[in-house]
Amino acid sequence: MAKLGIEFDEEAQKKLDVPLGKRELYPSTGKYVAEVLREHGVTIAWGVPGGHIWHFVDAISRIGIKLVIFGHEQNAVYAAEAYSQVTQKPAVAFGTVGPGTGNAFSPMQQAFLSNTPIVFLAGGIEQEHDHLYNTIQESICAEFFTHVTKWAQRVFYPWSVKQFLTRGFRIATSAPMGPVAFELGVDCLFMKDEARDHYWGAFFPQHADWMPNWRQEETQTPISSGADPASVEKAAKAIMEAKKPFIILGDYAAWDQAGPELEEFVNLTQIPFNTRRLGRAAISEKHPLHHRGFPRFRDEFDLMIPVGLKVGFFDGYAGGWPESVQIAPCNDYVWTYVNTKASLVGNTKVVIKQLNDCIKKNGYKVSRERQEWADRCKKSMSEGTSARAAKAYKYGPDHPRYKSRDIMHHGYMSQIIREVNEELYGGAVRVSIDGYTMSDFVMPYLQFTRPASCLTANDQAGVGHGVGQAIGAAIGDLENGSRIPFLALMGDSGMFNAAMDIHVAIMYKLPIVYLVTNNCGWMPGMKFPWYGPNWDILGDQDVVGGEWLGAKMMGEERSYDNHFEKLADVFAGNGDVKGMLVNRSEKFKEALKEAYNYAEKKGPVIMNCIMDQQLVNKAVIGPVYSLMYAHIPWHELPMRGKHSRRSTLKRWFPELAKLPEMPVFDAWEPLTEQEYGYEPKMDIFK
Ligand SMILES: Cc1ncc(C[n+]2csc(CCOP(=O)(O)OP(=O)(O)O)c2C)c(N)n1
Ligand SMILES: [Mg+2]
Repeated sequence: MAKLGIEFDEEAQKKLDVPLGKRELYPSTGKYVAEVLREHGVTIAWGVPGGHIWHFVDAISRIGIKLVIFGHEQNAVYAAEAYSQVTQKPAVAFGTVGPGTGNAFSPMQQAFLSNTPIVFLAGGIEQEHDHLYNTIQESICAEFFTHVTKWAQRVFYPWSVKQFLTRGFRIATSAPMGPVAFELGVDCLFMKDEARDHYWGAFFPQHADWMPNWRQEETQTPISSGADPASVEKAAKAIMEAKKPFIILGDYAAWDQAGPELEEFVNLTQIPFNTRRLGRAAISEKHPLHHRGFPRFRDEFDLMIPVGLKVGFFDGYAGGWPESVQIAPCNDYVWTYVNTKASLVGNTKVVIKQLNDCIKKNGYKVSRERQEWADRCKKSMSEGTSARAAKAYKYGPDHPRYKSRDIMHHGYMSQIIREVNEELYGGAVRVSIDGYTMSDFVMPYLQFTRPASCLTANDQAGVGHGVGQAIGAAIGDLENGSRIPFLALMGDSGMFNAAMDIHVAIMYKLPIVYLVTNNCGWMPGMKFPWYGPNWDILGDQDVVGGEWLGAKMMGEERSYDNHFEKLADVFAGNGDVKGMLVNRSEKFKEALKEAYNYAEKKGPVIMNCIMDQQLVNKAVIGPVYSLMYAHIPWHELPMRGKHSRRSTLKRWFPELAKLPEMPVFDAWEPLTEQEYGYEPKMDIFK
């Protein structure tokens, strides 16, 4: 056991000549914070220290909880998010008042949207200077965090710390889960504990609603709940009677660790299932009933069963769904725009067990029609897998474009990642998805076997989270004894946003491969459908080749000469790290194996992969982007943009409907010169 600070060691205290409290602040807020964290089983705290918070940061370390210190609070909170998702434990993060909490805002927003239980400990100013803006770093994060937390509380009195934080853990871990924040201002240092004797506590010596280990041995276990038994009966009947049902496993299937119960459920009912986001591999995606996405014949579904899924933007708000049985972790996640036969609210593990018990008790059996449906979906899945592989291979080393140029296709790379993950680790590699273009190509190719294998920015749809998430997830896995490498799929923009904290991964020798799909900009492939190859629709001062204050412009992209692999040289002083540059398809497979091998044995790898800049996420030539680019005059649009607008916005703009049908391009296909009619100015992407 680690050496504890003397403030936590009563035996050592007895040996002191002068008792604690005479020459130091004792008890202190920090002591209370540290004790609450230990009581809740916290082993790691993620953050950046600062003047206002050293008192509790030091105490957290002195009680034996590991500090993982970052260079940027954003990365620390992303790490906390992923660590929580991988270990299924609430995570603790910290940042100092003002700039520290400000930097934490975006990942806190993301944790709020991803339902991640983070207890964020912030610094705060002395209240007596509120709104004078003349003290150092004035900011009141309990106010600005209100929108992105389940509870943001300012704390003034040391003796209220334990009851607030205990409630904080309970609130963060009950559905809908989410972050909570405590602003432990420096008032907590000025306000000595004995002041409590002159306060409410003098009348009621027990804290308002806190006592040590208040739920006894279950204090560290989230509180769970089950569904109404009558609804369970109704749902079970509907589920067994449906002819062509389909299940979607969402985040809470993973959060509630419902894998074994869910597997029994699909085996009992023979219902095909899809897995989404954190819910991916809540049941292994190698299960024969797993279906990637929906089958082509999705119109035939007669019952949809979302399990722990936020049915939102990315699900088209349930558009086209048939009747459904909703299984949700809380009432807030029962969606009113879904035609609902029964809604079961409770912890996923508990509710699915209720359903299984009910099905068995009633002696329900799978019908012949159901079995045929399951077989049809299995066939659709295996055909889909082969078709995806065949498509990817078309864009491999033998494709003329990739034979003649030192660039790679995202689709080919996705298939190879799948194969290498399977060959080396049986599909057990966890992946974080940063890098917008790659996110579209790679998702259908990845096959996961462990819950919480697919870490994303969730509905936040941010950039730069992958650096921190990889660190949090890798440490979470190490804590559980696994050194299977983690694959962080980064865009070059995410690297610009967050890469310096890769030094943390190196210090801790983490098995992470940071694979950068480098296309030299913030999804620069957008220029081909929407801006023109030289960013032509921008003002002259911004188009490629334009000059501004003596500098040459390059539209909205950056140089292809950013050598991320050389960050390995920058960081080498921190430990083993390997940099790799890969730009040839035929070399990618061996390179990835080499990277995994190094990561597993030594430490992080930064793989700079040079990608075909012409490729974009398929959504970019769909309705949403057409809307976002509806301001560009028709005659200035490149061909793909014209076709996309014509096919998706013709109801908005009647004149478009008068134009002849135009084909919508396959986002996988590189452009042809005829398409845009004139030459891009930068050679590499011609
Ligand atoms: C912090 C943040 N800033 C801006 C955006 C808007 N945005 C979404 S994707 C994207 C481009 C991402 O570029 P990159 O990571 O390099 O991926 P790729 O070029 O491969 O698409 C941008 C700017 C965002 N989601 N998050
Ligand atoms: Mg990019």
